[in-house]
Amino acid sequence: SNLKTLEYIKYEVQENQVALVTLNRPKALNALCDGLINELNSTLEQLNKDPKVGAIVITGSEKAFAAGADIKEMKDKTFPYTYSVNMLASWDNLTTIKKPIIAAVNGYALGGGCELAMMCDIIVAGTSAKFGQPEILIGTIPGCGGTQRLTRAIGKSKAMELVLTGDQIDAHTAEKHGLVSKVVEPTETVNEAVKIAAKIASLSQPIVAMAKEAVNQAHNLPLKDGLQYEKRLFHSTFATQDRKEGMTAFAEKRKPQWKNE
Ligand code: CO8
Repeated sequence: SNLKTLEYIKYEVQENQVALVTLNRPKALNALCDGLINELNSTLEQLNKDPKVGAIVITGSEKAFAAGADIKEMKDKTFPYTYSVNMLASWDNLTTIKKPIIAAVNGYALGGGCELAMMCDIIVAGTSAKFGQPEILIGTIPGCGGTQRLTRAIGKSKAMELVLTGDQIDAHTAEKHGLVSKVVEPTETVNEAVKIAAKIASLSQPIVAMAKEAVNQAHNLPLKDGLQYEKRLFHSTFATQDRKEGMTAFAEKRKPQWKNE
């Protein structure tokens, strides 16, 4: 197989054009150390450029998607250091990837782990998943979107409860509040995420990228500007061969042949 094993992650590109990336630091419950984030960033950039990849799934282990930033690595850092190196600045590079990314979450997704999952485009959770922002319990606050993405995902009151108490919510609660798109048996989490990813990967890559970009603007822009952005991207689909092929195939009652052009 084409499985590649790095120090903290492993990944493979499947026949169905899905890249499966597994966080693989089991002894620390996939705590996100700098080395892991660096490997993840460079792998995602490489997969983003790979024409054989249409969508990406990120998963962890049965016990933990990721139990947060590496507390032991952080514990002796000082303010001048964190400020001068702009600590965590590269941790959301994942959001610059054009290809859809699905998080397949089993077990703990806490702190930076929850934030990492929220940076992905879709979250599929196993019934064993636990989401939380426990930073307050160790004397800090979320540093990579936990106060912002979580609030937009589940609303202010529930987000406040999680961020201020450090309490965790289970997969069904996360689904009820709109944090995750689906809950499945833990043995099915990766399969389900790969199934969704494979469906996406079978479609036109540039059009999928435009759709992702447009949905993401719903979180960045006021409604009026978001609608304008959407309209412009919609117009842009008419600059592609795939748009023409998709509509022509419909009219001719046949399956479209995507060229990714
Ligand atoms: N950092 C470093 N090591 C960790 C972490 C972590 N976040 N989580 C677990 N580990 C280590 C443990 O120290 C332990 O190591 P060892 O065997 O050497 O003692 C090993 O993993 C196994 O963990 P436990 O023995 O604690 O396992 P339990 O099943 O008893 O408990 C828990 C599991 C409840 C998940 C527990 O490990 C825990 O509470 N972990 C910390 C959770 C946490 O507070 N996370 C937030 C961290 S702060 C943060 O994420 C800031 C966000 C920064 C932005 C990130 C952007 C992506």
